[in-house]
Order: sequence, then C-alpha cells, then structure tokens
Amino acid sequence: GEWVVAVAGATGAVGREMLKTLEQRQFPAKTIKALASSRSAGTTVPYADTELTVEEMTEDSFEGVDIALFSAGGSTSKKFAPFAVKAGCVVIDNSSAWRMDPEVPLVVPEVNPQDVDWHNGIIANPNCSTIQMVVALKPLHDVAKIKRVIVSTYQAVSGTGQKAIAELETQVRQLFHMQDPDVKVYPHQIAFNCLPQIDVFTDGDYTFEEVKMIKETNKIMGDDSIKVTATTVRVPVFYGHSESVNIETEKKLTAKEARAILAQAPGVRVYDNPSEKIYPMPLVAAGEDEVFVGRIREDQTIDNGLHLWIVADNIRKGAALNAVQIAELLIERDKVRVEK
Ligand code: A2P
Ligand code: 11C
Repeated sequence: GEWVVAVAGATGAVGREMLKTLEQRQFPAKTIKALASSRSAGTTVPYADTELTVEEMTEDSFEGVDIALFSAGGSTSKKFAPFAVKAGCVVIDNSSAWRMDPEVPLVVPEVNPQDVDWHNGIIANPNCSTIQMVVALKPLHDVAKIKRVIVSTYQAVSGTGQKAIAELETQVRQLFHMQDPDVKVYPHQIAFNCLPQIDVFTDGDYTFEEVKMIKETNKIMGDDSIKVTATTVRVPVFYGHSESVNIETEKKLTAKEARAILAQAPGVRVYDNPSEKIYPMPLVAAGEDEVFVGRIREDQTIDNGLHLWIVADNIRKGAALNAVQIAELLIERDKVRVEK
C-alpha cells in the first residue's frame, strides 16, 4: 500500500470496526497507527492477523500521516484534528464536532461524493441515523423530489459506544438475577425499555440527535427545502438502527416504482416481501454493509406519500464503513492532500 493511516479512537466500538473495515476492503495502507487515550496506550488492538500497539494520541501523532480516521468523541476531535491538518494529514471525523461547519464537507459517498473535492483538511462523517436514511432517500428524491420527511428511530446501544454495550449486557444479567440494575450511561434503565431521549434536549424540546438528523439531511442532500422532523428513541438492541420513515413527494411514486428505484440504488438492499415475512430487522442488517429497506407502501392519508422501514448496522455503514469509503473516494478523486 501507499498511504500512512491513523485511526484515532482505535480501542472504541467504531475504531475497532474501522480497523476491521480497512482490512476487509484491502485499503491500500502502508502503515496503520492505532491512537487512543493514555488509558489504553501500550495495549493492543487486532488488525488483519496481527495486533497493533496503541499509542497515546498527542499533538505530534500526525507527522507523516496521510489520512486520519477519527472516532474519539467531539471534544477530542476539536482539540486534535487541527494539529493533524497542520501536519498535512486529511482528517475524516466521525464526531459531531465539525459537521455543520460551512468549511467542512459532510459526505455520504452514495449521495454527495462530489463534496469531498472542496475539503480544507477535514471531512465530516455524518451521524449514523442520518447516513442510513439519506442513502435510501436520495434516489427517491432525484426522481420525485421529497418535500417532507417524518422519521422515528429505534437506535441500538452501540451508537453510544463500548460502555453502553456493557451496560445493556450487565442490566439484563442483573435483572435475570433479581438484582437492581446499575443505571450509569443512560438517564433510565435501557434493558426491557425504550428511551425517547438520545443526547441532550435543545431548542423546542428536540434532542440533539433529532436536530442532527434534520440539519445533516439538508446539508448532505444539498437541499434546504426538504422539511424534516424526527423523534429518536434508544431501544435495547446491541447493533443496528431501525427507522420508520414517512415521506411526502412532489411527484407521485407508487410503492412498486419506489421499490424499482431502490433496487437500482447504490448501497441499498430492498428486503421487502410481506407475504414471506421478509422485512429488515437489526438482526438481519448487523454485520452487513448495505442499508436494508422494506415495508415499502403508499401512505393512504395523503396524495403523494410513502412509508419505508430502513435498517442498517450503525457501527458499520453508520460509522466505520462510511468513513473508509470517504478515504477511498479521496484517493479516487486525488484529494489526499490539504490545499495550502
Ligand atoms: P480509550 O480506550 O483510551 O479511552 P467508544 O466510543 O467506544 O466509547 O470509544 C471512544 C474512543 O475514543 C476510545 O478509543 C477512547 O480511547 C478514545 N478516546 C477518548 N478520549 C480520548 C482522548 N482524550 N484522546 C485520545 N483518545 C480518546
Ligand atoms: C447514537 N447516533 O446512536 C448516535 C451516535 O453524532 O456521531 C453517534 C453520535 C454522533 O447514539
């Protein structure tokens, strides 16, 4: 391989999947640096059939690095990404730190690949629940122009990271043994429950996760006229976010037409055969690359409306895979450099 790659947050849920994805897609890496906090410096993480020794991320970690995949939290990105860019490295950042910055492209390769061209050193990877939704909506928007989107999500705990995966596991075990569950990561017990709060509450009593879905959709689709409203819910699932998505389009689309469009769409797998009880579920999508779409049907309460049920692996297409695809795009479009 040709490129020196760093994974910042290599010990986390997304960082580990980034390493796995780089390997599986045979990314042309010459070397890979695994970076995390001082807490895990000296430990190892698996890569291909070897182990990489984790180094503490510092301001000097990026000398000689071409591409850095960041997934170490927003404040860590804010602090370290500028040093990486100064060292001439292109940062693909999975946190929410830079996404709405007008100088930073927000990219889903199936939707807006051209936007990588105007980066100034940082490219943002969207929120997982936004990514899977826009992969399915863009091909319908191109044909029928989406006017309005109403989405409700059913999001897995892995979206919160390693500690939330552990919390659901622990709570299930504790409840099975008639013990009081430890509630640390989420504001309420997550085992056998649903929490209609993801992230903090902001303006108008929307949560930050809901605001992200709204704003990021407009930025990625390059169309502020699409009206989006969202309710985001955490459910006791380990891997795979599900979304009930209702759209209103300018031009009429039948369910059959929508199915045909989606069947041709990059990154989408139509998984929709009600008579055989075939529809997307987290247990179907987990570990897969595609965005699964099913339950495609016409909304009978309006003239031009459709219902979709969209499921994807939030750690994979929702995070690690999308970031690696952006890195591949940079190489393809000859943009692995920072314009000075
Ligand atoms: P560490 O394991 O050393 O704490 P997750 O999303 O699964 O919680 O993972 C978060 C990732 O971000 C981990 O790899 C974690 O490393 C890393 N991280 C958190 N804070 C920092 C920091 N200040 N500097 C570098 N890496 C960090
Ligand atoms: C979740 N969507 O499932 C969040 C995780 O902005 O990248 C990703 C948070 C983000 O909790």
